[in-house]
Parts: sequence; C-alpha cells; structure tokens
Amino acid sequence: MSPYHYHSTRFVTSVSEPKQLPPDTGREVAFAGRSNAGKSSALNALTGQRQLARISKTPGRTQMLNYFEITSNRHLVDLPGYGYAKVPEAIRRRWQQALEHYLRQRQALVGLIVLVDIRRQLTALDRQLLDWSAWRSLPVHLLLTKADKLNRGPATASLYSVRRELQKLYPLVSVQLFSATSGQGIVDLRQQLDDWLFADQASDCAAIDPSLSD
Ligand SMILES: Nc1nc2c(ncn2[C@@H]2O[C@H](COP(=O)(O)OP(=O)(O)O)[C@@H](O)[C@H]2O)c(=O)[nH]1
Ligand SMILES: [Mg+2]
Repeated sequence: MSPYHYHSTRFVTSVSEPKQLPPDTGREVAFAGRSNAGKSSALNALTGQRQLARISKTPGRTQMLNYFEITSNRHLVDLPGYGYAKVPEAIRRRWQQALEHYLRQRQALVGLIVLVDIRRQLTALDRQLLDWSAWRSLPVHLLLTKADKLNRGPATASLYSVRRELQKLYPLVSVQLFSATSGQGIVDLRQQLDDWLFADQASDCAAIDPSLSD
C-alpha cells in the first residue's frame, strides 16, 4: 500500500490562463485525455473522493486546469479534456496552445498521466501530448481506462498491442490497464505517482552517481 495520503487530496485552485498558474515550485503530475476518457473518475478513484473532480455528464466541460494538493508542494493537475466535437474551433485552438505551453514549460511537472478509453484508438492530440512530453524527456504513464468493459483476454491483448506500438517511438511511456469502476490498476497508478512525486532527491542522486551513496 502506498504510504502517501492521496485520500487527503484537496482542491486548491482553477486556472484558465497560463499567467494564473501557481508558482512553478515543488512537484506536480498532470492528468490528460480526451473528453469522456474517464479522467474525473480516475482522479476520484485514486483519491477515494467521489466528488473531487466533478464527473460531468456533459463531455468537454472542464475548460480549466484544476490544481489539487496531495500534501505540501505536491500537486495533481486535472488538464482540460480535449476532442469534444461541440467546442468551437477558436476555443479548441486556445486550449491546445495553453496545453502545449504548460507541458513544455512547467518545471514542477515531473510526469504526465494520459488516459485513453481501452475501446478507442489514440487520437491525434493524444499523440501530440506524447510528442511534447518526449521533446522535454517528460515521462508519461498511459492508462487504458474502462478496462472492465472488456473481458480479461481482449483487455490484455489491447495492453500489449498499445505497449508494442508506443515502445519504439516513446521509450519513456509506460502503459497499464485501469478501471475506476472495478478498482483495477489503482495500486499501480499510486505506485507510479509515488515514484514521480515522492522518490527522494538523495536516492535519485545515488542512482545517477554511485559514489554519492557512500
Ligand atoms: N464502465 C466504466 N465506465 C467508466 C469508467 N470510468 C468512467 N466511466 C464512465 O465514462 C463516462 C466519462 O467519465 P468521466 O470520468 O466524466 O470522464 P472525463 O470526461 O474524462 O472526466 C462517465 O459516464 C463515467 O461513468 C470505468 O472505469 N468503467
Ligand atoms: Mg472530467
């Protein structure tokens, strides 16, 4: 079990423009995915809070970055859902620019969780996120969501196929099955977040330079 208290996560602020972003300090992990991929459900399942990220019946409603604090200087960021057809082109373009700016510039950002419905293909914008992340060597962890919608065999086949497809182009991407409904994969997601957010600086240094571990 994760020793960190995701259950104490609380909402901090909503940001609609880059200039409103909190100070670029500490560490944060962002959650991204097309509308309806299951992002709010995943955040709620992770934190054990039913209403943390409001599960909207209207896809594409979340048009802001929402900041949640796990503990001092450790944040989760809910990025705007993308790909919702009814959003006007001009607004869509603005979101995309804000997302790109955030993903490429944000120093506190130590990892990106990308959510994709296991029954769907990766979209162009999903791949764009992978490209922006690769550009700055930001690790990405991909959740194949709603895994409960498939039987075990097809779900595993899908996992291997996505892994195989991404491995060549994106060596910093890992992939897992996830279901907010059944709870499948929540432990693995917490483990990934622990690694990114709470792995301590001293052991990071030791891993890079063995002489420092003496
Ligand atoms: N079966 C199943 N449905 C899910 C799961 N996660 C989300 N959903 C459903 O998918 C829809 C979109 O979920 P939501 O979390 O609002 O997606 P978001 O737009 O990415 O935040 C809702 O109807 C959820 O109930 C899951 O793990 N299993
Ligand atoms: Mg949502």
